[in-house]
Amino acid sequence: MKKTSIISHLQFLIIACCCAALFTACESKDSSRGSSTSWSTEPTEEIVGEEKAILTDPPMVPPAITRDHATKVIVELEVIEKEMEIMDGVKYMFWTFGGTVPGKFIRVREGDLVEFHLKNNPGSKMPHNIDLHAVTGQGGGASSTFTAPGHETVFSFTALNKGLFIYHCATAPVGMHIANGMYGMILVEPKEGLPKVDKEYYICQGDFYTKGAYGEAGLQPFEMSKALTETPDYVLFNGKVGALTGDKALTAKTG
Ligand SMILES: [Cu+2]
Repeated sequence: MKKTSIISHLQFLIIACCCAALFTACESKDSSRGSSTSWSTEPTEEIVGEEKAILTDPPMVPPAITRDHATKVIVELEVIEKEMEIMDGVKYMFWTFGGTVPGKFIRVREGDLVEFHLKNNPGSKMPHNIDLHAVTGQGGGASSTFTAPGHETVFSFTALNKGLFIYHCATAPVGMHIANGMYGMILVEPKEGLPKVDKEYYICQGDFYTKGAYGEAGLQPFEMSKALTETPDYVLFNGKVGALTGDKALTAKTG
């Protein structure tokens, strides 16, 4: 059957998210959580065994979970500040979870006990943390994961709620860290699993605010005044102009 980028197959799932409103939304959400210290580490079912999470770069997602029981899942994610092209000929100093924008995709099962390791690369200039909206309590892990360059923090949580959740850096100024690329997704699969599909992809929209106008060549610094007025120069899927077009187009069988 001919391959096409047209998303027409019924058994075709796109895991998509929209970060456009995240810049302001996250700050208000964080404050609403307060400083709860109730941790959701009590297992809701028996934890059997242990495994290391497979993390993937966008637009790919880790394989579906076939386990019929909860386990201990070890997630190791490293913050890396790195210069990449935001458009051919235009560079930007991205702050990333795992070296990509959006950050690496995390997949666990409802009921899993997740041991989360956040590293901050020694080459980083800033401290960072992580707020996973799949976590119940303590800023989604933010207050336990404030990590200086060259260091590592660890915290654990039980994945109580199934669903597809955003994660992001929650270090002040939060909006700046998010605008520099610090967001990604974690999927908590329901215990009974998800319906079988042919393909799954990971797409995340992000807004970028640069000193120069859209397309201006060279290394473009972050421009706070544009971020504060929410007037982005770039509104992108997966962190670069053309990230999902041409030979990078997502493909599926027609149906
Ligand atoms: Cu950060």
